[in-house]
Amino acid sequence: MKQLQIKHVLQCMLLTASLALVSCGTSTSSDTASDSSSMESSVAPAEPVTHAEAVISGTKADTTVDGTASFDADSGKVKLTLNLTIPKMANKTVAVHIHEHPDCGDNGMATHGHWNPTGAQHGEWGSASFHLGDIGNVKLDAEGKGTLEMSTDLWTLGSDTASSVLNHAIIVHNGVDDYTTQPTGNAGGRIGCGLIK
Ligand SMILES: [Cu+2]
Ligand SMILES: [Zn+2]
Repeated sequence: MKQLQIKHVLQCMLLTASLALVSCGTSTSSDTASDSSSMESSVAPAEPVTHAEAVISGTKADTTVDGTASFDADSGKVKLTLNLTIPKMANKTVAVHIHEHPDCGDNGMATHGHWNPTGAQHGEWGSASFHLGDIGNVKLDAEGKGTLEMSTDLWTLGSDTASSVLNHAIIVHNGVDDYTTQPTGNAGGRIGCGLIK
């Protein structure tokens, strides 16, 4: 009986000692945590993204494509300002889409299909069914310059992958989107590409 008591006391002492170690360890790690959090707070906290941009360039050696797609978030909407210069396509209309993958490799083919997080049918923007990447057709003037502006609350610049245009790609085609053919709009080859970031 006495031996048991001694054993119990020893166990308590060991337990106390290990608890002391644990609490010591805890205070050490919380010191470290507060150190790192104070370091984080000395750096600017993560701010919401309000601007993204894609610089669009040609995917084919025989077609010069210059362009920018600027996305600006404001009041719950994202506004796109698209500017294109494609001299070879002067006086023609080109289709522009947001494609799924942020990779302009393989002449734009690595972007895969239209960005379509809602699983919709391809179509004209604002119609009964359209991909979130279905920007549409842009008419180019005699110098091959064209612009398009649109604003929508269906896009964000956030971390919500179901609505954020970030980390996708803009593709410019050498044909016109018929807004009907599935799932591409039969818009032709991919002559321009830019990553949205
Ligand atoms: Cu496309
Ligand atoms: Zn589409």
